[in-house]
Amino acid sequence: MLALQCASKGLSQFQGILGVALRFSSSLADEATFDLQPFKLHKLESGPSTTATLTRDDALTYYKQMQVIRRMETAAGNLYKSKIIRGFCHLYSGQEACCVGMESAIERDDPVITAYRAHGWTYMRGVSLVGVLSELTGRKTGCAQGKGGSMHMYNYNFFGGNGIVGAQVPLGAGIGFALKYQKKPNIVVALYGDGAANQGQLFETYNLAKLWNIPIIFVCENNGYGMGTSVDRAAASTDYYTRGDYVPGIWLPYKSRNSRSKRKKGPHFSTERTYVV
Ligand SMILES: Cc1ncc(C[n+]2csc(CCOP(=O)(O)OP(=O)(O)O)c2C)c(N)n1
Ligand SMILES: [Mg+2]
Repeated sequence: MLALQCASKGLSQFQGILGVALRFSSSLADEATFDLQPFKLHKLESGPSTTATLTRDDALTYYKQMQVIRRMETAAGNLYKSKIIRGFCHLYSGQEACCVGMESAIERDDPVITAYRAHGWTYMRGVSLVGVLSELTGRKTGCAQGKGGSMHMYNYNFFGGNGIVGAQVPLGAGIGFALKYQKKPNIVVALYGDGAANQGQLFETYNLAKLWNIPIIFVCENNGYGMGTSVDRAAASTDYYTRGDYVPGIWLPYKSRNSRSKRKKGPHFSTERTYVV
């Protein structure tokens, strides 16, 4: 799938996991260059570069962030099974790369809004592990003072955490409209699942977003299932990146760093293939 040019002992263990071809040299490399699988495009003449270079420092940062989120989610799962977390608890295990990759591509002033699988995003948007886990256990030290729980965590430029499937997408367009109205240079990222993607309110939002040229990226995190129903049984088309019709789209097997170039060009689509554990 990929040709990775890097150099380090021990990397061979990742070969099977990543499905990449590795080339070794004797010393540690400061960066690695990847040949990426081509992106699928909808109404776009060109997509992101299919070559990406990753520095050693960035790679270690991303790896650490993903590990922290996975461990946080494992702890949350155990607390839930022990009945210390009550109510809802939707884990992000398996989807860590989505929030880590996207956060690295946007800026802190770019607002993000997501669905109920929000713990990883809350952490990436600056809430501490204590802030997330305290919120889950209903404590005042939680980021919503223990009143929100799993689905309702917030921080600066992070608008949750929303429990109504799909409802965050029109809200996201509203945030994007405010950015445009205030002449801010930022872009909003509105995330939703493959299950939410079939809702009518999303198509109404695409219409207004395109009509008013709202600076928004609609991101469908396609993990293959909505409450156990596979995408093939729920969607007439699983090419989610094309389903905005007149809204340009892109299918990403991995995250792309070029979202910045799209800032001034109105709404865009992105579909991420992922899997929740
Ligand atoms: C409006 C609404 N309808 C139904 C539900 C019940 N519900 C909770 S999760 C879910 C499935 C969502 O699937 P998807 O969007 O793929 O998200 P995932 O859980 O895979 O991240 C449903 C139908 C809800 N919360 N809100
Ligand atoms: Mg899903």
